[in-house]
Amino acid sequence: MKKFRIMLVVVILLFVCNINLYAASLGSKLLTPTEGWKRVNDSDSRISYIGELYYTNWSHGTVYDGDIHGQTSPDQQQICFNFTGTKIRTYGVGYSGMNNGNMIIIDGVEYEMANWSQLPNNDMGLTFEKTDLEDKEHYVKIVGNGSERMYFDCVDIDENAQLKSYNENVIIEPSLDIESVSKIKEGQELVADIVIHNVSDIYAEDIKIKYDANLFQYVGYENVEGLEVYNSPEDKNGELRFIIASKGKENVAKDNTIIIKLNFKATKAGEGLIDITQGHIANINEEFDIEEKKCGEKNIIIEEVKDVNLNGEFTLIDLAIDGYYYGMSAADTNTTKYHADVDDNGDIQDVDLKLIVCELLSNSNYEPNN
Ligand SMILES: [Ca+2]
Ligand SMILES: [Ca+2]
Ligand SMILES: [Ca+2]
Ligand SMILES: [Ca+2]
Repeated sequence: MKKFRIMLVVVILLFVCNINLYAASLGSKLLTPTEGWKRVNDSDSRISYIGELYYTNWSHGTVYDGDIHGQTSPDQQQICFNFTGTKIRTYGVGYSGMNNGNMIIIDGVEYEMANWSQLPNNDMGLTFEKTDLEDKEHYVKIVGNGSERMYFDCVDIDENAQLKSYNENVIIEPSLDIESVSKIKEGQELVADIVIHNVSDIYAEDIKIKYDANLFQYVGYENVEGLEVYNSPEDKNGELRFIIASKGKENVAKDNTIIIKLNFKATKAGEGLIDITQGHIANINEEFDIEEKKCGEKNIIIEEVKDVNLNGEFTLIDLAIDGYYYGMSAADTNTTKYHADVDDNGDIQDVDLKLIVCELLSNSNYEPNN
């Protein structure tokens, strides 16, 4: 009986995990948007339909809001709209035996959608998903691509994003962003790349950065090849300013150019912010500010490091234990007694020994420090 109950729990767990795992696979029948998404129905006036379409109150299976836009000769048809944010899901209705899919074109880039036999027959299902788009306004066209028909039920976008009427000439504003790891261990260093977007002809930048000085220590900056910092940046209690210029017209800053690399060390566990607070940029004709909301930020989680012999502090014995295990994999150490793999990457390497020494030097209880 007990065995049976355990098996039942395992089966239920597998079932629940399965649902989560495959929630967004093609063909998924998501009758409501999942967390972080919002839904717009096919009848929304911001979506335009080109070509001879018939509008259907669907009575065969379940669709969103009881309706779809359908077409049985979709080669002459287009479904068009714009949306903001980084992600999109579209839903259609399946029709078994049909193998051709439609095509979705986002910002001029073509992607294949699910073919109709991948979807639940006569029911709604996910026809396309993309979640790694740049955070800006995108223009979308759904076209036939030789498919026998096109059934469009609804579209999901980021819950904070907007669906808009179709417009290929989207005005894209310049922005600055920070790219770095999202998680780091106390004592480790990180590189934060400052990246400029949606520009084509910029030769100088004047930027201000603010970071959480309780959790990070500013180590310094690195120039990117072809660009140079020409001021002498001073760390004013967590605030930094960099004035950068390109070295020659071949080093123009354009979309996705890294303009500087900043090095920080995580000094304390917690959640810390590195924030671009001001951006002023120039081409050879004009200079202008980047809107504050377009000056990005990065939130970084700093995880506490456990000492090696688990007595709550780092001393020379912790270093000795890692010296003993050096070069081994964490699985081959005595993991019940020791946390030798300080950075939890699977091996005992220099990085672990460096972390121990860093922690040991800041331990006021460690006698040789006093
Ligand atoms: Ca619908
Ligand atoms: Ca900012
Ligand atoms: Ca210890
Ligand atoms: Ca390690």
